[in-house]
Amino acid sequence: MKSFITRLCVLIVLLAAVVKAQRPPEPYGVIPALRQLQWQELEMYGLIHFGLNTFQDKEWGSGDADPQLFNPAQFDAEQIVLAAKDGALKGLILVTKHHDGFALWPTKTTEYNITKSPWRNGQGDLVREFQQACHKHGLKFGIYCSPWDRNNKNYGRPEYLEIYREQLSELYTNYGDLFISWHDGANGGDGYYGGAREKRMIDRTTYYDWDNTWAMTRRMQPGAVIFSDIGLDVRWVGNEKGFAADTSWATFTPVSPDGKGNPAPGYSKDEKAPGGTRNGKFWLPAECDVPLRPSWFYHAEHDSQVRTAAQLFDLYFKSVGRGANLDLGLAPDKRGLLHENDVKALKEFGALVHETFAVNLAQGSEIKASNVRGNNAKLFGPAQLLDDDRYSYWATDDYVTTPEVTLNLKSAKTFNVIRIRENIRLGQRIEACAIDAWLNGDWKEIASATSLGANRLIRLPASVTTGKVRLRITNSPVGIALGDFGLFAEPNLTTK
Ligand code: FUL
Repeated sequence: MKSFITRLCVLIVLLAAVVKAQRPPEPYGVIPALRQLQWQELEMYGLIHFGLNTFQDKEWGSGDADPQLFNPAQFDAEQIVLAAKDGALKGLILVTKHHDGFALWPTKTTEYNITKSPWRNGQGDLVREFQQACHKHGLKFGIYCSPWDRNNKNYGRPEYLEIYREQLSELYTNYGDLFISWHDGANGGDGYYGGAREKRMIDRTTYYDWDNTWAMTRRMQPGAVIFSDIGLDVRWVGNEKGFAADTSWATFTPVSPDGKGNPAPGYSKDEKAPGGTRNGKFWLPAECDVPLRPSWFYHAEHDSQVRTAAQLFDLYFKSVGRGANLDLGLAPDKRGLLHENDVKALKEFGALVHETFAVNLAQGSEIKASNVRGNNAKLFGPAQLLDDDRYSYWATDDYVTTPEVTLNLKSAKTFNVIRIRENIRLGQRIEACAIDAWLNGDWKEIASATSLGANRLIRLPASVTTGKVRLRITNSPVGIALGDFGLFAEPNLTTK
């Protein structure tokens, strides 16, 4: 009798294990919200700086420039949007109001706005024109509205906060679904401030009362991610050079003013931002912002200093290839157009991206895994790595944390880029992996990587030609959930 009960118990335990293994793995740590997943899939977008600064050759206007200066006679939002699209950008953020306080839409909150300019005889709405051009050409649209306002007489007082919120409210109400609400943290003190011309510093930890502003963002634009230097959905990478750390985690525990991780834009100069925090408190992937030219606004003297396609592609690998997104600054000129040199660089860069990733050379291979969760190949088999769905995935049993997968490419293939993606719906699980190629009758390690996450690109120092490739997960705290594996050939000229 006793042995019957023991056997029954063993059977039940085994059955429970089998049933459990048929279920998806438990998520690991914090996981992304839907809006963060959608943001992640964009990979790249642009950040447009255009306004009174453009006409004064300035980066930071002090808020006293005459709106009459703003008259971009040839302004064409479609020219700019189409150039961005050629550059493989999937969205545009417009700086609707920079620190000088000049609003590019007919706001009711301040006289210092576009209706006071000669452009379109004071009837124009630049935010609307950008939004419409973006949506017409399939790009997402987002806004940056500077909290620091060097024109507003109330800046620094509680009244200004109401004005700022009203500005956001207008932008959230009248320009469709936004993909991002971008909050800059700069405050340099000096300003015009309605004629006071003085220095006004604010306490960044309390003045803006971000919790309530962001509650409003959530209510009015639930699909928009909130960017600030340490939160809420996307973190600033900590530099304006366009790259994340080589090991960069999507999770982050920011050092924050209140010591609890509550963000206050402009406050944090967290040196950990480029790399994030392994097993961090929040899902907060990095955004790498960098201007296409040496600075954010247009200056004719920079016409010959536009980043080249090869330089941009290098940044692509160091941002998008490290699980971050690339936010590329675009600066229309006084005509209201993107300069020819910028258009050319974007076009060449976009072509490189498309050409490199057009064909996944791993597709069609015969693929074998050392372990498949619950032996359920249909749900969790390695073939999921090669479909076009980054969320269908190869999973292992919970206790299998260092599995491997072998791809027989069927014929010799030449590649120099490897792409690996986890199914981040289940968190960032894997610590490290290595890739081997079958060369001269033996496996040879050709690359290794850490922090895989949403998108890990490995650019090999030289092309590899082989008929067999092996991916080894070398370190993971839990069973894995890997979404994609790809091999690509980057055209030779760009590696120089
Ligand atoms: C900074 C600003 O001060 C710059 O002018 C620019 O807008 C950049 C994107 O963010 O903090």
